[in-house]
Order: sequence, then C-alpha cells, then structure tokens
Amino acid sequence: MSTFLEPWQLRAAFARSLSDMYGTEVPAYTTLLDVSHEVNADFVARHGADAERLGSIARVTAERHGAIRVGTPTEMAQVARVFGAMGMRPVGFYDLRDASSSSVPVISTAFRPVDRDELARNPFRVFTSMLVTADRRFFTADLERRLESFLAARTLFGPELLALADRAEAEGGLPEEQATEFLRLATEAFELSREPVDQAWYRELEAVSAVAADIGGIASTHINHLTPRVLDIDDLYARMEARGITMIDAIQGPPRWEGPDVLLRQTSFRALAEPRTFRTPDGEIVRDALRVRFGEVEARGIALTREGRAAYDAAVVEIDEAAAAARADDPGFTEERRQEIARSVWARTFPTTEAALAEQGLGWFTYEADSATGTVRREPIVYEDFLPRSAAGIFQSNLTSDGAKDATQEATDRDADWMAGALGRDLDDPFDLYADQVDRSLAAAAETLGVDPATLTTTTGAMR
Ligand code: OOG
Ligand code: NI
Repeated sequence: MSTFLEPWQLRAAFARSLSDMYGTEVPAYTTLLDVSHEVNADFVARHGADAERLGSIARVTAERHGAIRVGTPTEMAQVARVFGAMGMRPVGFYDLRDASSSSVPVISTAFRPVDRDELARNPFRVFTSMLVTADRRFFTADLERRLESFLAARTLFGPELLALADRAEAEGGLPEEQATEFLRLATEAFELSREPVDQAWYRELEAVSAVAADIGGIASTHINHLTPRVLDIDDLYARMEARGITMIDAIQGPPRWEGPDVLLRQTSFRALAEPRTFRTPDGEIVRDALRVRFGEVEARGIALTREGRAAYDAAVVEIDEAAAAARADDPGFTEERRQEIARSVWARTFPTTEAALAEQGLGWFTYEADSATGTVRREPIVYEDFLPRSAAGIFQSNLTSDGAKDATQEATDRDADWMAGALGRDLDDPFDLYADQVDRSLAAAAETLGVDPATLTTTTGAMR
C-alpha cells in the first residue's frame, strides 16, 4: 500500500529538502546549523524542562524560516499556490520601502501554518517579498516598463509544479509518488541558477537597488537565506565569532535582558561571494561573483498583543533617539553602549515576569485545564511572525551598496488589501490569529472544567 502525504508532511519534507540543498550551496549555513545545535543542546542541559516553554526541542531543532523574493503579483500568486499545498497561508503585511534608509523597493508577507497543532507539527515559514515596480522613488517609467517586460517573459514555477500544488491543496495532500515529484520540483525552483546573467541589465538595476537586481536582474528566483532557531542567540553570536565568522554589528530586535523574551531577536552574517557567470554587452561570457545571500539565525519569544506591540514600537523609537543623542556626544560610542541604553528603556517598558505580561495585557497566553486538579495553567504563545524593522535591517546590513532613491517622488500606495488582491487569497492578520488561539484554549479549558470561559481569565489565582 502506498502512503499519502498530508500538507504538514509535505511542509516538513520541503523544509528538510530546502535545507539540504541550501547547505550544499552555502557551506557557512552548515556551520551555522552545527553551532545552533550545540547552543540548543547546552541550553536544554542548563535549563531542563523550562527550556521547552516556547516550543518542544524537536520543534525548535527542525524549525526554519526561509526568505524568497519575486517580481510580480502573478509570481506572488503562484508562490501562494506552492505554499498552499504545504498548509502555509499568507499572514501579515510588511512594507519595507520606508522601513529602511537604503533602497529596498519591496512589500512582503509571510507564508506559514496558522493552526496551533499545525505549528506544533512543523512551523516552517517563508518571508516572501515582491518588487513594487510602479514606485517612482525607485523606478522611472521607462525602467518600470522594461522591468515588467523582463518579468513577464520569465517562468519561475513550471506548469507541472503548479498543477501538483493545486491538486495537493484541493485533495488535502498527495500520494507518495506525486509528493516526491512535487518536492523535487519545488526545491529545484529555489536553486541558484547557473545561467549567465545579462551584465548590463543587472548592473543597471543594481545602481537603483541591489535587491531589485537580485529579483529582476535574473530569470529565476532562489532561496535568499534559511534561518534556524536557537534558544540563546547571545551564546550563538559569541560562538560564531569565536569560529572566525564575522557577524553583523548587532542583534536586531529586543535587547538581552533579565525579563521574559518577547517577539523576535535576529542576527546575520554575510555569506561569501558566489561565483556567477555574466554575459557582457559584446556577448562574451565572463566569470564574476555576486554577494547576495547570507546566513541568519533567530531566537523567538512571547507574542505581544496590540498594546504590547505598541509599547515595543515606542521603545524602539526611544532607544534610537537616546542612542543618537549619546552618539553625538561621544565619538567613541559603541554597540555595547547602545545595548545598555536599550536595556534601560526596556526595563521601563516591560515587566520582568510572564505573570505581569499577562496581567497587563501585553503578551498572549493560552490557558490549559488540568481536570485532575481543577486548575488552569497559563502558557505563553510563541511569536510566529516577523518584524518590519528587523527585516529592513537584515536586508540593509547585507547590501553591497545603498542604491538610489528619489525621495521627491510620490510613493505608490500598497497595503494588506492590495496584497490579498495580488495573492487572490485572504491575508490573515497576525493579531487575529493569536487572539483566536487564546479563545480556543479558553473554550477548551472551560469545557474540561465545566465552567464559563469568561470566569477563567479572571481566576488568575488558579494559574501559575
Ligand atoms: C528578507 C529579509 C527579512 C527576516 O528574517 O526578517 C527576513 C530578505 O532578505 O529577502 O528574512
Ligand atoms: Ni530572515
């Protein structure tokens, strides 16, 4: 009897297959995985059962996020079909055009599983960006036209792959033979192309934006990075540097501090330049190198409510302003000093315990009933999404040049509704998904205990 693979099995198998492929393409990624495993094993040894408070070690060990970049709404809708086959839905809207000071002309969403048990099975997510070719701050009308015609002429995802994806989504999975073919084609779609790159075209786009050249300067797409999750990112940072791998200056996101970890902390290193061939305007094929891919690693914390997120956003602005003032006064200003400032702002913004995060309505928690004792336990919900500012920082810290942006031009409006239209699918709001998880947990706990769900959040005395 042959097996049938459900969407989560396709997702888990795809994450593994992509990881194997990327490891052969970018050897430093393999080093990163080794170090991540060491960090996680040591963390579990130090902290015991508490180490798994934000996800089982099995989940965290397999956990990855990828990043890909495409050019058009048509390509975006195709990506949605490929990931739809794996039970991954578009969640959240990110506008990186203004979030970064250099030229990053993209808007993004993240494809990921949304249900709690699906996340527990395998939380693989892919940050997916698309060019905004109509944005005049980056592209003139003439360049937009040529870019659009270049993009319209290429095929990122072949008809066989898309047909298998549609079948998997419609039938809730694929028989083994088709699943194997689907996984092969899907992995291949994200391999780095060896085709010669049109040198003049690539360089013209690169002058505007290195990201635009990476997306629209070549006829295929590729996985830009694949990010493992660690339980202690400060430890990972130190161990990578000790191995002689130069990391970017900072860990993006919340500072290291003694209170509960929230949201997402990320850091990265630049991968080596990769050999690529170019076709010169004379038709000659030359070897050169491109440095567009990198290694990234992350640590995930507790998801914040809208109130918690507003507090986070305000703290980020406050830290920036205080750091800018301190830098102006002190030519020897260091990253350590910035971290100190960040920690002191943090201590004024967030409480030092999970209980207080819950009571102040800043973090999301589920409620699990224990029918034997009649008590309810509060468990943190892990943040499953991204941060626009960190994403912009990650894009930016790895660019070879700032590119050019004409700030006198009008921005093109893009929002979550526009993205949903491009995808031809609903776009979930992350906050709604977290709120939904809380409501379901309350309903289940109330049922187990035979009480009214409304009484549960107020009976904090019964919670740990
Ligand atoms: C995506 C950058 C964003 C993250 O982890 O925030 C990202 C890209 O470089 O394409 O992956
Ligand atoms: Ni990333």
